[in-house]
Amino acid sequence: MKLYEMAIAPNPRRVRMFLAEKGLLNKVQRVELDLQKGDNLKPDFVAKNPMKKVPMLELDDGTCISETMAICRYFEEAHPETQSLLGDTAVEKAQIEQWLRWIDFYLFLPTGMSFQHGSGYFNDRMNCIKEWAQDCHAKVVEFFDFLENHLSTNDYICCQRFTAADINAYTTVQFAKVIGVRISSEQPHLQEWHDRINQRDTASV
Ligand SMILES: N[C@@H](CCC(=O)N[C@@H](CS)C(=O)NCC(=O)O)C(=O)O
Repeated sequence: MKLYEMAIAPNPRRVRMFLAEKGLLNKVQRVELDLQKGDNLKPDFVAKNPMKKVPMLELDDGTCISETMAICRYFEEAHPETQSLLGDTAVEKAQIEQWLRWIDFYLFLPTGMSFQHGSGYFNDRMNCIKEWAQDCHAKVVEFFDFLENHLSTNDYICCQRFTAADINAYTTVQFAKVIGVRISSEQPHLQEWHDRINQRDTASV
């Protein structure tokens, strides 16, 4: 099966780390797309993912699965023999889902919006609104503080163990560098958690 990605992009990185944690990274053939050159806009790729985004998983029978967490869900269900990252019990599954959504809506999206609207790279393809970039930047800073507070009493994002919520929070905290948001010296618990996740072999995939 093939995983279409761009190595430096944050969403594909989440999938790679998820697969590496499960020991499944070697099950996929990675296909690198150049998003800057518009490989994702070519008709053969758009036929596989009409949303024109990576990551995208193509199974051997031709079935295509897009969306980072849908791809992760596929591997979680297809390989129950591997370490569970999306929860074992009803409560764990719900808590992880809650955190995944919080991270997406209140950290990943504002980071992406702040970058797209504020960096200047996207001026040629969208209507960039500087004030929106600033508002989103402030929301990211606010969420870092929220995480600092949460991690002052928790070693992991939820369920008292490493889960997909840690993968998504960790990769997104690193992604926030693109808008100049970094863990500050006043966020020691966030830093400690970051370093804990960073030490995992899978953090560098
Ligand atoms: N909701 C999608 C978002 C995917 C996404 O935005 N991918 C970016 C790379 S991180 C992309 O393909 N961007 C290309 C473009 O927007 O042209 C997911 O979770 O997978």
